[in-house]
Amino acid sequence: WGRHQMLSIKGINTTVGQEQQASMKEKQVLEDLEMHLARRDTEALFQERPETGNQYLEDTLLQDYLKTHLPPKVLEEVHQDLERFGNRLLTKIQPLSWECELNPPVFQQYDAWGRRVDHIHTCLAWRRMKEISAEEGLIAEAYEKRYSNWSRLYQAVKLYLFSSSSGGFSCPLAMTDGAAKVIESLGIPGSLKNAFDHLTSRDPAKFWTSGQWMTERRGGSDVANGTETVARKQPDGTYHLYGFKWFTSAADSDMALTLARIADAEGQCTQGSRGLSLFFLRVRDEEGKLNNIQVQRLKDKLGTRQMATAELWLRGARAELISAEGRGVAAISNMLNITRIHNVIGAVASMRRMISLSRDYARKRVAFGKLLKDHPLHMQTIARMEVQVRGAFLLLMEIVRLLGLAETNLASEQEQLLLRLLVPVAKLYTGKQASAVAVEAIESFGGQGYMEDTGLPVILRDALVLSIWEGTTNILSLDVLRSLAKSQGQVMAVFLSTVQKKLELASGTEELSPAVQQAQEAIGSLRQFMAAMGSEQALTMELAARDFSYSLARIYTGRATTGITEPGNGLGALLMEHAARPDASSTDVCAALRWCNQELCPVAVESGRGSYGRGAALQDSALVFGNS
Ligand code: UCC
Repeated sequence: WGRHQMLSIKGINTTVGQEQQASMKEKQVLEDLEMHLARRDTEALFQERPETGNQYLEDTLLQDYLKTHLPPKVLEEVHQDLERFGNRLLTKIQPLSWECELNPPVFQQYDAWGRRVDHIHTCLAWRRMKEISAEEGLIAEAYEKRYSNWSRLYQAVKLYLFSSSSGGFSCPLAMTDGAAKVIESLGIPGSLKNAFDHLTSRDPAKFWTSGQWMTERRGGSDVANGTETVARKQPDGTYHLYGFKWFTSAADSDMALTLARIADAEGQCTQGSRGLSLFFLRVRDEEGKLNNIQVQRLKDKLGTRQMATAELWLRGARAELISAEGRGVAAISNMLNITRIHNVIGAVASMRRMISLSRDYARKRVAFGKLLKDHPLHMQTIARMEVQVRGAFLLLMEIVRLLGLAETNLASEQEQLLLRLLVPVAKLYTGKQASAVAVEAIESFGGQGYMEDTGLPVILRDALVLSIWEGTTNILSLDVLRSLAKSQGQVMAVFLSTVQKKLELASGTEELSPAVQQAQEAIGSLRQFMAAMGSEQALTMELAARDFSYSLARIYTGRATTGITEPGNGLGALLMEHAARPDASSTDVCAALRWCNQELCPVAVESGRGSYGRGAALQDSALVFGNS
């Protein structure tokens, strides 16, 4: 470990230094090839490990994006902080992350003398992550708004850098951010002021994290029908909650937001979505005693093992009603939209980490007489992943840029609609991309990718949850339809006109013309599909929802810029716009062209094949159940 750290620290000062270091290593690897076998036998280390340097300095796309979009003064300050943070991540935080993986939380139900304690023991490194999160302002930054609308983007960039080194702490941060957002959107009522101050504090001793307890035994997706928890009103106006929460992430959090059904005087509750209300509760009191909560057990998960996810019995937990009665889902959707954005951050960060490691390995690993980087087929594989992560990164930046505008009252109505549409689109699309990239990247290390002690399987396991929690791909596809229905189609009108208008701008760049043409065709197909859907039944649209959402993701990521509030002022930054910048590189152009080479509008293709009709639905069932 010491050797790895030394090399890493040496390489962080300048990118030029890193290049020199890389070419020296390359030379060494080639010399090693010449080495006599007997001598090689005595070597303890036979393969250099892949590693990353200062993630911020290594990420040219991120740096280019910030240079293009941030006002110069903001850029100057942010750049300094991110470079410093990149060094801190490399030298101090990454080692903690591995400790979190090696020391997952342990649940102790009883003490030695039989007393029930329900204690979740977390490791020192995990608790240190909480302190670091406060020190770095990973939540505070978005709420202090010292860079106005750019604060949200800046916070997202820090979270993006932190994510892969956080040892799973990104998860409680997502929910903490979501809780702060809910409280802020309620106007920070007096009773929640204290909680808000803790959630957004930069003081490690004061900083709180929050849970989001939504999932019950009857299902995680169908919240409206699956929630059984009952809230009984007390004479002092507070509520006692009774129920069983089946999946509560970061159960060591200080507080939580949760849903319950308020019982009337006869003890009856309204069923369905309209019976749900949103509550705030502290998990423990000042003495550390649980708030009439019992921990049943910790979940045994495929990944995110660093983080305690628990089953909790609420046995009269004291809570405060914070939404209007029956408006729980609408109120918690503010939290959901934030945690979904964090999910996008996690997805892009995971892809970036995998590709960085894969890229570094290609410079070190020799096979068939040459370095992997000199095998064109291997490079093609990594390049394909790189195109994916570039698109996903720009989509993430677009969303947090829009969120920043919305949170500082600078977003037009159109931009707010666009944001509502793009959050589920990005969550569902990047979640799938991250899983696919993780699987592909693992393979790029050969058998070593399959070895636990390389740390690579952790990244794969943790990536696989990204398409599941915070709404699965299908649930998010239905949320895309929800946003269409709620706005009576306005979101699509904004989407199409924005894309169309800006494609015309991008067509000024000669090299991009094939991509512009492909995107134009895709938009034409999408328009036709939308027109045809107008007269179809709901079943058709439901069957089309996933392909439809993918089409939106691919078209939007490949398109030019939004520029809604400041036309021509460099707003928006997806692949074509990024490639149309005056100082764009040929690589930027290549990424845009390649992105547009994939099927941009799969929903039109599948619609043409009749995949969404009643007949197709019957065939689907027949295929699934066959002769059984
Ligand atoms: O908690 C979990 C794990 C925590 C770990 C988090 C870490 C992640 C960070 C990663 C970092 C690396 S997992 C549990 C997550 N659960 C979900 O995501 C639930 C998934 N299910 C859904 O999303 C459903 O579709 C529901 C719950 C939204 C459906 O509920 P309803 O009540 O049937 O839906 P309605 O009736 O359509 O919506 C009720 C209201 C409507 O407003 P009104 O009444 O004014 O028309 C909707 O427009 O809620 C509004 N609404 C929304 N508004 C619903 N969804 C949204 C939305 N996304 N944005 C705005």
